[in-house]
Amino acid sequence: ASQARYVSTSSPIDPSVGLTDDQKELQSVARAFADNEFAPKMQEWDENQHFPVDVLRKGAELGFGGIYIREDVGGSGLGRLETSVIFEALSTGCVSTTAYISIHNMCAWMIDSFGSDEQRFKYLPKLASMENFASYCLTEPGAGSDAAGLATTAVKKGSHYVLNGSKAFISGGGSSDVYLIMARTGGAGPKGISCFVVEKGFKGLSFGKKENKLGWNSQPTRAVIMEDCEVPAENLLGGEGQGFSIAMKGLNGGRINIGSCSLGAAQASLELALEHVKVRKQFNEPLSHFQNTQFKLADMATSLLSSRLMIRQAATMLDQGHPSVASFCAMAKLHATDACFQICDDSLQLHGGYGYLKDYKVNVYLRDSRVHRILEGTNEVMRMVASRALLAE
Ligand code: FAD
Ligand code: 2MC
Repeated sequence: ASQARYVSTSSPIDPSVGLTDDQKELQSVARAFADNEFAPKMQEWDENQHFPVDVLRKGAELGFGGIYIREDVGGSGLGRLETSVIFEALSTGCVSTTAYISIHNMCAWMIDSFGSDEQRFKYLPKLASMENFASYCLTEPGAGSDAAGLATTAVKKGSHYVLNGSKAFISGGGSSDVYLIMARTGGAGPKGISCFVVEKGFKGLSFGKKENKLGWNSQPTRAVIMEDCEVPAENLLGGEGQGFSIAMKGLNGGRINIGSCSLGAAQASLELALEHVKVRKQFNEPLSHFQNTQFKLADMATSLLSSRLMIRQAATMLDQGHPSVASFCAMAKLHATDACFQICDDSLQLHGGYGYLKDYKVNVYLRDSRVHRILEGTNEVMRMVASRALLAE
């Protein structure tokens, strides 16, 4: 397996520990793809803000465009644990590109789970092949953490809904072909929200300028603007009023996916640190001979392992439909994205001044994984979700 080039199968940080042979095979395919297609380009894509459409489509040939949607529409029909293993492996090569793939997969899953067969067969085959790309549109300028306070309206007029409002920070915005837009068809609060499948060419849909970001540079982020945007009534996903629930169910899996991307960043950063401390000498000794280095590495490995265990348990709970799944996903995302960011930072510290240079890769993992503590629900919102469940009567 290709990951054996990085860590031996007897290493405690070998990510294949505990997996079945089939899962190890998927992991090995994803890691090889990351090594060959992502890793050599990661820094260039980051520097040039390049969205690697061709490489994404190559990945779709291996099934990465529809990992957990059904096979009748071109998906791979895999479970959430397998999905997590794949996203972790892909992220070792490029976190930002993998994170976009994860959002695309989340959108595909929402159509697969809540769409009619007509909607599924219309949209999913082209999403699975990544001939088309998808974006998830919940956040607004005035509604971030308080997502149920969104103000975009959708008013039914004959055979169409007319949407007005704007969405902020949309990953893939402007480049994607299909937008899942949460908009208000009813009264205030979560029950008044519906979800629409909106195509790029629909009248009244436009995009803001490409945002300049600290990381996640291999995917564009733009505002999505609806001005009397006409959406055929048959593009309502699920029923009126179900949009918030659909959006949140998508995000449960999304939070595991983003946590998995952090695992990949941390795994790669730890591997880079291990290489560096064995080679770099100060005071006539490799850095690895200092107890501070040894203890730091042990702490990094321990929190990588705790993060991986939590993410994989949440993935299993999601597959099993556990009633506390939202909390499992929230706690796993909270722990993994914080701990893995710290691992990237510790790796950077062990690299000394070299860690701060863009020639070295660790800065990219650090910048790309920083935003995982903010998006798909901030880690403060993850604490809200977890604590509400704990205190519920
Ligand atoms: P705010 O909600 O204003 O929060 C600001 C701070 O206040 C945070 O620290 C927050 O935790 C804290 N806070 C807020 N409320 C509370 C509270 N009740 N108690 C304690 N603390 C609180 N959104 C999409 O819909 N689709 C996308 O594709 C997408 N992609 C993104 C890509 C990038 C690069 C970024 C940066 C964001 C993206 N987002 C996307 C938006 C993202 O989900 C939001 O930024 C996030 O949910 C936080 O919302 P906000 O930025 O409005 O922050
Ligand atoms: N899974 C399933 N259902 C959920 C859920 C979840 N994770 N979270 C909330 N719900 C349900 C909840 O059970 C309730 O349903 P019901 O009334 O039937 O019981 C309904 O949704 C409303 O929930 P609350 O009463 O908790 O609503 P409130 O407004 O108080 O809080 C909160 C909701 C804060 C949890 C939600 O707004 C939230 O998750 N905010 C963060 C927003 C977010 O994650 N944005 C990410 C955008 S995407 C992104 O960043 C990308 C990069 C793609």
